[in-house]
Amino acid sequence: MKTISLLNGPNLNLLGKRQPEIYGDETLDDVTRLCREACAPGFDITALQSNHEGALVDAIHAAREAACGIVINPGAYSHTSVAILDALNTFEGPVIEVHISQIHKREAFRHHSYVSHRADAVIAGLGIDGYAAGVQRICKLVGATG
Ligand code: DHK
Repeated sequence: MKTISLLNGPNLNLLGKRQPEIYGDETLDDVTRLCREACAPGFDITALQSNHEGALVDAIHAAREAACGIVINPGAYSHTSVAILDALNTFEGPVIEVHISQIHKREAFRHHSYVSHRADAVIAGLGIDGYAAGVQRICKLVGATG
């Protein structure tokens, strides 16, 4: 079984309750379920959400040994965290960056993402369907290379 690491950053534990007009009604459990359903045969998901930058860095380090790809919504750390970028740069498999909202239609400070300097694809504005697209892309990329 190949493992895809699903990582969510700060405030995403409040999905479904937090600004639903921007982030929708679905919960983080719905995201994890959707990602499991999106996996090709032979793939599975390990999911972690943290409000702490260092915990996300640790999870990326763990993924170096344990995961074939990473789907990450770094939340606000997208726009601030060189540490998460540096951690992702130590990971050899595909990295897909997901934003539930269309960050380029929002405040200017959301338009730049450090993580995008490493991400192999960036998905923004598809709601939680963006996570499923990220999982499918990793299955395709990793499946193709064995
Ligand atoms: C989620 C957040 O928490 C914000 O800080 C980002 C992102 C956008 C999202 O759209 O999923 O700016």
